[in-house]
Amino acid sequence: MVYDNIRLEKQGAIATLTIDRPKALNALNTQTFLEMESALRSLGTDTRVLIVTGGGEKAFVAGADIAEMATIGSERAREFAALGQRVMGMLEHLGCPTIAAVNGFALGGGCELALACDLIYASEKAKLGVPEVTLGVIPGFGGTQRLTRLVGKMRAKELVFTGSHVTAAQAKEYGLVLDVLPPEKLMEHCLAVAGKLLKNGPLALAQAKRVIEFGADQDLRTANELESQGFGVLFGTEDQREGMKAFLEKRPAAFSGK
Ligand code: CO8
Repeated sequence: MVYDNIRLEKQGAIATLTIDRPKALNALNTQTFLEMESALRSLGTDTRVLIVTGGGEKAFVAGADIAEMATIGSERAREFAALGQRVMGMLEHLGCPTIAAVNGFALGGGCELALACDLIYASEKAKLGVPEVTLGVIPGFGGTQRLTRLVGKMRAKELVFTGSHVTAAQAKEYGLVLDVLPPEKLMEHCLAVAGKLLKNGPLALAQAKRVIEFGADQDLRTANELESQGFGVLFGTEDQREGMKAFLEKRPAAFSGK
């Protein structure tokens, strides 16, 4: 499929999804979300890591498209929020790890997009924030909840209530990004992390992601039960046999994802 607002590129088992409307600082409008949804659906099991980033020099994603939102009423707004939440949910539950390469402004829906990824790395020039209240609304793509789970209730309230943009370094201090890289090193770093993940069993990564994501919303007993189930599912897979055999034979494992 030909996309106007995004690019989906594959380098072997690593796919990169670039939100690419630099004139609007990659703002997320309905069309962009629909293209993202279609791109995510098109990914097969041959994609083992997805990197999400922004096109152009300035932005990862500067939020939901304010020009589009300014024209809609509350029913369309609910539909738009539902579409955005669906796409964020698809990313969160994708069967492979996702990495946000935050290369510039990640504001509002852009910050929420990063939050829906498993790992977030940022460039030194990135600014992150959830400035929705400055527009008279609140984050609507799951941001209030994912941000709170990541940085804690009080810091999330501070960020949401003030709408302040914070530097990548501050965001790292808050636990909102993992590491901060010079701009020219950001993608290299994300690809290196992706390369490390590719060495590991894809079924194990998928189970680890699933168990961490679902377990985080459960009490410890239920979450540990989820973990045992995931552990059990992996036994008997070719990957488990290969991983353990390779260890005993003192060679790198060649995982098939089966
Ligand atoms: N939507 C639409 N267009 C945008 C957006 C956006 N979010 N951000 C920037 N643009 C456009 C500008 O309008 C401008 O267009 P033009 O050149 O045609 O005038 C172009 O991008 C460049 O932007 P600026 O000239 O403003 O660039 P600056 O370098 O001066 O400023 C900023 C960069 C600080 C990033 C500034 O553009 C800005 O503050 N942008 C808005 C950030 C923001 O408030 N984001 C949150 C949006 S709300 C949201 O995400 C809600 C999510 C939940 C929705 C729930 C569904 C209902």
